[in-house]
Amino acid sequence: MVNLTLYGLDPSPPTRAVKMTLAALQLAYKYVNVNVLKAEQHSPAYLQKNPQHTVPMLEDGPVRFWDSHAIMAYLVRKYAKDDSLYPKDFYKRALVDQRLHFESGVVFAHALISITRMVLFLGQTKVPKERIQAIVETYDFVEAFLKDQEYIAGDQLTIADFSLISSISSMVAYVEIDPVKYPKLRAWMRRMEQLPVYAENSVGARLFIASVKKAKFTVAE
Ligand SMILES: N[C@@H](CCC(=O)N[C@@H](CS)C(=O)NCC(=O)O)C(=O)O
Repeated sequence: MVNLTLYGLDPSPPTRAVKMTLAALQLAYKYVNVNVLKAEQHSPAYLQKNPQHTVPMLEDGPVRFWDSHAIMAYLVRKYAKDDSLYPKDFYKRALVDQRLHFESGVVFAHALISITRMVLFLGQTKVPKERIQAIVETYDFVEAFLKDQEYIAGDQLTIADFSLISSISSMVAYVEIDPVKYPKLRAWMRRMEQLPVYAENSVGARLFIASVKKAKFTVAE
């Protein structure tokens, strides 16, 4: 019997990426809300499970681990009926892995969370222009990746699409996507929005965008 528990919160982009994967695999799970804005991830009980105090975290029966990329890959390997979301073919998987590392290091850590920490967690009223440039650079990269293909890691939907859509649909809170400059990026976003599993992303993305829009900050030149 499947016995999955996901710890997370909907505004969190990596939590949403995992929720899209769980929906795509039609897996039932228990969802435990961890409000990081109220520092619930620093509670002794949570720290005992995850000393890195991040969400999402997955428990699968007796085992537990965190990081959305590791969780999504595990879920597909363990529970999917086929390998399409995380192909077994060495080259195809290398492309998915590259995009997952790109999301983790360049998109989420360097661009999205760094400005979000300033605006939402620290309440800074001025953010350096380079933080905005990091977001624009992400759009440039993804536009280039999508030049000759429909999805982030090739011509089929993979967990790399879930990962990237969760962060990029949140980044629009800071920089709108110019449809003339980024036609491929826009078309891919529309494609993702058509998927039934996108419902797992849309509510949280709206909540995230609303929190950023409510915060008062300006960009320092
Ligand atoms: N690379 C990680 C990032 C996880 C992460 O930083 N999550 C944020 C919420 S979006 C968090 O838990 N922040 C609270 C903290 O670091 O204490 C993943 O993909 O799961």
